[in-house]
Amino acid sequence: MIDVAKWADYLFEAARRADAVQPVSELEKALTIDHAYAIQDALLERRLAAGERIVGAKVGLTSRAKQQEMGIDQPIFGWLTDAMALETGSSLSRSTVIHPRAEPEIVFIVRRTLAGPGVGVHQVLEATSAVCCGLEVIDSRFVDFRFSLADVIADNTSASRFVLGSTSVDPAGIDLSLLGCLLEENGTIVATAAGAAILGHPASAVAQLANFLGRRGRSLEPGWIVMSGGLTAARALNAGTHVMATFAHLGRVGLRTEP
Ligand code: OOG
Ligand code: MG
Repeated sequence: MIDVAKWADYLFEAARRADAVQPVSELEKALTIDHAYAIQDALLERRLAAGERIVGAKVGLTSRAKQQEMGIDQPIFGWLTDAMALETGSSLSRSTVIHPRAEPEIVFIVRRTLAGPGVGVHQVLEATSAVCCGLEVIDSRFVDFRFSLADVIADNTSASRFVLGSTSVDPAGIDLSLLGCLLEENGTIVATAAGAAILGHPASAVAQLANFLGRRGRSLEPGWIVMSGGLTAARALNAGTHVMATFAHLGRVGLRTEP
């Protein structure tokens, strides 16, 4: 067995210092996916011990755009805490992060406890109170955003910050697979997508997460948010960048970085 606590400390400190580190897999050749999720859970324990609270979970690498960007072709699961939440309209201070990128996402708000096995799109929609739009700020703790599947899982799937749009909508009346999304950077449209970019339907990502949690004796809990994954490739948040995502039905959500 590998030293899970050691690698959790390694990644916790890298995030705290906002200083990139070498991928765990290059230093720990025996690293498996199971080890990686154990490190991720130990990392969560450190955040909880520091007073943070779980507010939800995320699925990553659910669109072809994201899978091609990172060179990994399967979804990954991670945790979201209150310390990651940014207020709408706030700006991100780049001194607290390493090399942040923003990506537009469809966000589910959980109405009732949900866990696999056997969860599909229908059960997810049934267990969802509302959907809204969001921007996730990812900030890999690894040098140059270079990592293996196990590395990015250990690093809590690069989760760093998130901001949610202020409009939330009952998904019952909407076909989320057709939900259009425009991504703008400093006023120029840089990408477009529809909800179907996420595994054919964004609720499939939430279903995969619920089934994953069920296998581990956990569940999605009422009031949690679930980020279903970037619809487009992420945009680097350099100094003075303004990223804005506009969605059909869900309004818009923006984020600035300090100049
Ligand atoms: C991994 C996290 C991916 C998403 O929405 O696809 C992710 C990364 O790209 O660093 O959050
Ligand atoms: Mg994401």
